[in-house]
Amino acid sequence: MIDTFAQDVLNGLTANNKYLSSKYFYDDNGSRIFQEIMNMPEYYPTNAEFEILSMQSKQIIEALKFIGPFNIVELGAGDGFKTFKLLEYLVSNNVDFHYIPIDISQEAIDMLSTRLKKKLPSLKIHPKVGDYFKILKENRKSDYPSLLLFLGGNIGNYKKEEAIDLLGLIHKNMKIGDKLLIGVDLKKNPIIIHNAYYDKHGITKRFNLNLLLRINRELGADFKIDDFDFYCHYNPITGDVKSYIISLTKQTVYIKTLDKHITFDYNELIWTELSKKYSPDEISNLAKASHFKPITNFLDCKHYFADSLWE
Ligand code: AVJ
Repeated sequence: MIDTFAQDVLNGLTANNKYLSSKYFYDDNGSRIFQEIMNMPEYYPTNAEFEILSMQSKQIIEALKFIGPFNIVELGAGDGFKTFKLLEYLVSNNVDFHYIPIDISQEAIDMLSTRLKKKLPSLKIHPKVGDYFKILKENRKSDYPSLLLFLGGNIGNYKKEEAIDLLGLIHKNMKIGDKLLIGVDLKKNPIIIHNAYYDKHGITKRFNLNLLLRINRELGADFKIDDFDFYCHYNPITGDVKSYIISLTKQTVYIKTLDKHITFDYNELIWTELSKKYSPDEISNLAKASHFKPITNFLDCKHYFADSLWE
C-alpha cells in the first residue's frame, strides 16, 4: 500500500508540468525552516499580523457583538505566538471564554498548552489534535457562539476554487452567529512581496529544496540537492506568488518506494507553491463566494496584511 504522500509525489512528478504540494513542506525540518522565514525581516506577514492582534484586539472583540461567554476555536494554532496577544487581552479584561486550539501536530499543541498555562494561568484551554472538520462539527453543538481563527495567511496557498471549497466546508460546520477571523495577505508594492519570497539569504530556497530531502528520506529517492535551484515570481495583476524548483541538469532520479525513475530536462521546473495575495475587494468576493458575509477588515498600519472578520 502506498500512502498519500507517495501517491501525491508520484502524481506530481509524472505530470506533464511537474508539481509538488506545499503542504508537504512542513515536516520537522521544514517547520524549523519556516520559523526561520518568519524571523526574516523581509517576511512582513509575521510582524503585520502580530501588530494587528497587539493593537486591535479590543476592536476585534467588540466587532463580534457576542453577549456572554463564547469559544475561540483556532484552526492550525501552531506555536500560537500571534494569538497570544488576543488571549492576553481577553484574560486581562476578565472576559468569559474558552480557547480551543486545534493542530495536526501533537508536539505543537503540547508546547502551546504548556506555554499558555504558564503565561495565562486562568485561561480555560481545551487543546485538540486531529481533523479540523470533525472537531468543528463537535463544537457546533456548543451552547456558546464561537469565533473561529484561521490566521497566518494560509488561505493564500489555495487556488480560487480550492479556497472557496475549503471555506465553504468551514462555513458548513459553523452555527448561526458564529464568526470567522481569517488572515489574508494583501496586494502591495510588488518589490516588498518579491523580497519576502525570493530572499537574499536563501532561506526560502532551503525551505523548497527540503521537500526533495524529505522525498529522499521518506520514499528512498536519490535527489542530488545541488543539481536543483529555486525560483519564484510575483504577478502583481493576479496576485499570485508562484514558487518552483529548477533542475539544473538533464538528470534521472530513482524513487525506491515507488520503484520509479523520473527524468528531468535541463531547466525543467517543479511547481511547489502558490501564495496568493488579495485586494480588499477580492477578500469580500471570496467571503461571499463561500457563503459568508464580510463584516470588516483589520489592517496593520502599512496595509500589508488583513485579518478579515466574516459571519
Ligand atoms: C504559511 C502559507 C502563509 O505563503 O507566505 C513562506 C508559506 N512560503 N515563504 C506563505 C511560505 C514561502 C506561507 N504560509
